[in-house]
Amino acid sequence: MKSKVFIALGSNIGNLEENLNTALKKLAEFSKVQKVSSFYKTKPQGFLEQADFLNGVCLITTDLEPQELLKKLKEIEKEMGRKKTFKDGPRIIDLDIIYYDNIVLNTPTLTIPHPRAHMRMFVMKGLVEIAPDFPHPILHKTTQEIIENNIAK
Ligand code: PH2
Ligand code: MG
Ligand code: MG
Repeated sequence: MKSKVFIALGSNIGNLEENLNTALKKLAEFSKVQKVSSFYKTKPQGFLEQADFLNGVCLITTDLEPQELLKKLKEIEKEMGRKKTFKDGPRIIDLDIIYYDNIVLNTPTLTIPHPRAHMRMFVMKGLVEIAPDFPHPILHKTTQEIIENNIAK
């Protein structure tokens, strides 16, 4: 059985739309991209003194285990020229695992579900388009409910 994984995409350096599309193409080289949300412009959160982001969310199905998938995502980020800067700083591409089926995983390198995704409207906005009824594996709230309960800002 293949796993269902929701991935958040974000970019605020260079040609933002092209960056998200390039990342999707690279994801499709090793997984099946089942759904893609619209791309939407968002104000930076966390570190505010930087350019607006273009964000989106996709659903892939894959045979890769979470850690193997994380490695692939890091490879894509590197191939696309991402440089290490600082927490929440500007980036060409950011690919974050939001949900991986309904698993809960806590390791030093990977936490699933993404520990901040439910608090971030720039993630929930895309997720609600493609998965309004998917339950958060810890909160047991759907994307729709997370938004209605004003958990995401
Ligand atoms: N990513 C961050 C921090 N802040 N803000 C927006 N609008 N979009 C992002 O993708 C984003 C952010 C850390 O990954
Ligand atoms: Mg991120
Ligand atoms: Mg990241």
